[in-house]
Amino acid sequence: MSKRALITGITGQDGAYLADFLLQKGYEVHGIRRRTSLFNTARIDHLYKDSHDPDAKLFLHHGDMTDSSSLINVVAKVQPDEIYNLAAQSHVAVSFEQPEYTANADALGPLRLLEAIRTLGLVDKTRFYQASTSELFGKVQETPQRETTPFYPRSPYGVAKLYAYWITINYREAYGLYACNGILFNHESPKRGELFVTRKITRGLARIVHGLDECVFLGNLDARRDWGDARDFVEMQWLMLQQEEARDYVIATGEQHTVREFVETAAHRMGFSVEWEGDGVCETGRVSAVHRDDIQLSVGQTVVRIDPRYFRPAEVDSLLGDASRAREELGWTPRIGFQQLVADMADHDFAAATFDRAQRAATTCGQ
Ligand code: NDP
Ligand code: GDR
Repeated sequence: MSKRALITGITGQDGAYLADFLLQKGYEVHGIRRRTSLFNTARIDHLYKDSHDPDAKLFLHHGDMTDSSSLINVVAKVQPDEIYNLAAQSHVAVSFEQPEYTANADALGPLRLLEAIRTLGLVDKTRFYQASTSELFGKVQETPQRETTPFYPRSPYGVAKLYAYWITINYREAYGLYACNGILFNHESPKRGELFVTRKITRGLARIVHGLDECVFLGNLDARRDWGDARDFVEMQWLMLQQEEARDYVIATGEQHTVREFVETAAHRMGFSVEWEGDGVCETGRVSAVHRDDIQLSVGQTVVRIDPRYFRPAEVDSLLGDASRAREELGWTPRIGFQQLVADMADHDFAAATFDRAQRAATTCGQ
């Protein structure tokens, strides 16, 4: 009989890739989705078959991380072999605006799931994966960061995830549950949410090139991140639940770039170069050269501006991970490097902007 997995956050970036990965491994996959006024399943629609179809392997259930009753009901109904807890209010800047909700969903949410497993008598059956984060390291105490590096979170999101990290370990130690944390560094993809900086850059630049937007507004250009590819990282989430003993692992590429470098690399992929003027607080990125005949940008045109709105009350300046434990014990190494990641995201958003421009032209002609 095929294994049964339950994914919270299945409609998000990682949830979509993980669902695809597990379906390919022959799993029956169940996902928790929130009730929304518009469809929120765009990332997984290609995987979905109507539940009346005898070949259906993917099933969705309504639920919310802030609602114990929905979580208990779904866990009781599905009786999963594995739970991947990916659901979260995952935007660090937004967590300063919604700290209480973030704590409810990101800290108490995992507790609710762990309690569901325990009270339903599933401790010996169900394995639990918690989506922990490099934001736990925050104001870093050691570089590179590994499993033993002390934590110092710098946002309501990071603090909520710290609770989730420890409650996962606590249920492992107290009840013998197979429960583990993947401490994942930033990972991106063409499915990345549009308000995270990488996607904001690739989407923004593509729209500027197509004349749909004038400029992209960013915050701290000097922030450094260890950016990996989500398609590589979901495999690790599965591997962590297939071991003899549950353990926590850092997942990272070991390579670091600034936001500024991300802009330069994405621009280059789309056919132009950017030069910077100013000092990081009042700075602009301007087109310094155009390498393709078919894009209408002029040298000197401003494509990036700073908006102080995007500076955070407390910033995480620099993150760099050391995934040696994962490499040695799980045999994992990332396959997709920084250049390839940026190229995939840039190409995807360039194509989307081409389509949007054509749509706009068609609408205008029809008027
Ligand atoms: P996304 O923001 O793309 O997806 C988050 C998912 O959680 C969405 O499906 C969202 O639903 C769902 N969700 C949010 N709030 C609730 C709630 N109250 N109840 C039920 N579902 C909810 O995140 P990612 O896929 O990028 O990340 C997955 C997990 O990994 C998150 O927990 C994140 O914090 C963590 N993480 C991510 C990293 C990254 O770089 N991507 C790095 C380290 C950790 P909806 O679609 O309706 O909004
Ligand atoms: P992060 O990702 O906070 O690391 O959290 P994000 O892409 O939001 O920010 C990365 C860095 O870029 C700087 N930045 C901006 N960020 C955003 N969103 N928008 C901007 O305009 C902008 N300009 C500069 C930020 O200040 C920051 O330093 C992500 C999320 O996926 C978390 O859920 C996850 O836990 C961590 O990665 C690891």
